[in-house]
Amino acid sequence: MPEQVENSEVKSPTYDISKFRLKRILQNNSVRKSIALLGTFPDLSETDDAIVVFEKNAYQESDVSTSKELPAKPSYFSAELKVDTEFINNIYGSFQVVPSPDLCGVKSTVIYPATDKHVEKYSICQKYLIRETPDLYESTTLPYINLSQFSLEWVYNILEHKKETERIVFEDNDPETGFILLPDLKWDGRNVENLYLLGIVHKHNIKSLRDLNGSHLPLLRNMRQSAKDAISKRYGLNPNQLRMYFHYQPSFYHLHVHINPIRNDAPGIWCEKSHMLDTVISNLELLPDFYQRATLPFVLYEGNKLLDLYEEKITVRSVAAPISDSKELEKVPAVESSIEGFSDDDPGERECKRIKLATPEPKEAEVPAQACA
Ligand code: M7G
Repeated sequence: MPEQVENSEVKSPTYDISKFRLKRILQNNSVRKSIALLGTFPDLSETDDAIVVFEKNAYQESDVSTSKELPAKPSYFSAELKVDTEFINNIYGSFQVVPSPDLCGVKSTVIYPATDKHVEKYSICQKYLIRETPDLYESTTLPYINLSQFSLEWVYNILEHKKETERIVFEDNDPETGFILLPDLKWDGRNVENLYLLGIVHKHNIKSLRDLNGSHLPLLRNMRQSAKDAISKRYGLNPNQLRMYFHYQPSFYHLHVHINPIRNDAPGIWCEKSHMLDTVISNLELLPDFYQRATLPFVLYEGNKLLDLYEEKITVRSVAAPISDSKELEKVPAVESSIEGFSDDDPGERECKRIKLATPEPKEAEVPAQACA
């Protein structure tokens, strides 16, 4: 087990990110400019897995300032800029530039020790859409959530003011309608352009959207208004430029709302996962038990045990052969056919397509490539 240190009231493992040893790359997203890595911290344990996620920071407008501000702020346009010319052809020039180290920060997230569920969450996988009826929720999803879910320790640490206290942007401590607003783990906290906040409700036992009913309207309306006011006051953002939404299914089953600016395509805003707070409020105003009666679609990843449980009840990975009145096809028995690339018979092969580590173990003396904006 990792070394533990006393840090206020909660113990957290200590690790040195530079001592991370890579086992394999879980995901390399060239659009988000992020990479998720699986490995270990051999200094602490040879067996406990660690996940390290690097994501290049978005540009801050001050990074490209050319005014001579005092005190001087780091800018791309300074004598420190190293310029490597690729070519200049007529009016077009192509370069690789390396700015000052102050501008080379990479947002890094570490999960240690990481469980199999974390590895699954950060891996590239086949995905399937499940149409979850209320019956399927009760019979399949709910028992699974009750048995297997990520620990909510970090959420309770925030609500009980044991961790991230200094990061709180706003708090309403009413036990029924109150919540804490603070930066999401995904936000570097530097650039308002990609602001990402979480509103975590004080009230326990609201696992997700599914549990919401008309009695929660005062809580939801309060979150909508108070969060907008607080964000406008702290960050100067127009409340009408904010996206507020729930995830379904969430990773953490204690109700929380995600908030980010609509002009930024934050991770996880896809329509198959997000439910706008405004729409949720409106649905509950129209029908207080909307979320107990609705069929809610959600995405399951290959490797998630819930997918196997669903496969026992409904057809997910394979699809029925198309119905045709052609004589030729009538001779063929009605079988379940696999869509190429989306189904494997061998459960072993159903494993996520993970990118295998292609690089040899780095030698001690090797300096890692400089990661820059
Ligand atoms: P979700 O919808 O349950 O899961 O959101 P997903 O979006 O990860 O699929 C949980 C949110 O909580 C995510 O946006 C996480 O980045 C964020 N989060 C997770 N952890 C462990 C922490 C944490 O320790 N502190 C803070 N501030 N945010 C976290």
